[in-house]
Amino acid sequence: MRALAVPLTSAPRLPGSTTLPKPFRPLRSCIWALACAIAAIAQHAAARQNLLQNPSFENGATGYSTQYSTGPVSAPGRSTVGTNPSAWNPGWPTCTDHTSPGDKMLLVDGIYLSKFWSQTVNVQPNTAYSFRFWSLTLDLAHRHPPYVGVGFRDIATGLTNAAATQLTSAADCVWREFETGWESQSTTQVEVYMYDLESAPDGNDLAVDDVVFEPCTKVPVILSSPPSVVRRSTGQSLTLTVSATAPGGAPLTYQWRRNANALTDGPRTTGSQTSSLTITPVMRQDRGVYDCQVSSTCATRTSGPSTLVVVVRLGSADPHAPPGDQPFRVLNAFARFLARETHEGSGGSGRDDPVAGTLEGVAAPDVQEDAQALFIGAH
Ligand SMILES: [Ca+2]
Repeated sequence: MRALAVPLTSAPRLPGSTTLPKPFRPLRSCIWALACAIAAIAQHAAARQNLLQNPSFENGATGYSTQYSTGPVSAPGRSTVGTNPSAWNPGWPTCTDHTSPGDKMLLVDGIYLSKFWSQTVNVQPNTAYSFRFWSLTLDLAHRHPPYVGVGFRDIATGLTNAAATQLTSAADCVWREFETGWESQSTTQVEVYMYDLESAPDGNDLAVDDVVFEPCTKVPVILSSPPSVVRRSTGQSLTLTVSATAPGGAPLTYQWRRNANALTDGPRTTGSQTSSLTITPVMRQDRGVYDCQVSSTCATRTSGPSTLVVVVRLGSADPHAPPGDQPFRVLNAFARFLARETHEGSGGSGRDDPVAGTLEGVAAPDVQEDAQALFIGAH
């Protein structure tokens, strides 16, 4: 497998896209004859569920729509179905069909953003789907490799989700498979399409074969989530663990989030992309709602939320508090006051006052929450 996937945030959006593109995942390459034969058998088995018409292009340029024109020879914005790329464009390599030499493939002389392939498909609501295809780069000079976008447009609402991947720059006749996932939610009819996101006119040419759109058979199952509420004092260690599986033992990836923002590893954070997240030492700013997104190549499921309550240790200053965090300094002063009450028995009334009331007027709501945790911890 080659690392061809592009970062999520670098993928361009289609006009009208309503969500960020999802990452595409390269699956495998087909180099040896035996591997190709096995892939062909697997492809045939998968085709039983494939919702697409003419997915292997053996029926010619039919069963799909295109915004490209056609012609006897290649030109930007044209596509055709053929058995040999070099027969349509002498500048392209002589490559054979993905599964059987002599069979047909879709040949695309790329043009920016136009859809070179689309089909409208009836789908079941609330279902995860897999979209995948095999592809070749055709530009021998590999100047600007094809940057393939995939869109899923809800026919009823027009809302679109998108995914994107950049193909290899090597025109080596090695077919590579790419897969992404899509969740239908309330959609019952969707237009699935592919387009070229590479704006440079030289090099953005490709072949496509054996396109599949079918229900995802590798939907992750969350077996256990962390506790819904976790309490830690500052300086302690936190470990949150999720347990998940997928049918057939399909590989899974993990992404922990805090308040819906993806976490990355750092000096205090490890395992942010594994099944077990560790933060040590815990600081006040770690408070929040944690969850873990568990993904296969075509579906993502999220663990139950886990709220971390950070208890500030009584009497201890937090060296990591932002310099301008005045309410927190008030809280620390209150902590010191409580410590004096506890250890010196000054008889003041503060110890028995409702904490929120004590800080009324000077503390933001989150600091009052800290104070509540402090009060509980002090008694
Ligand atoms: Ca074919």
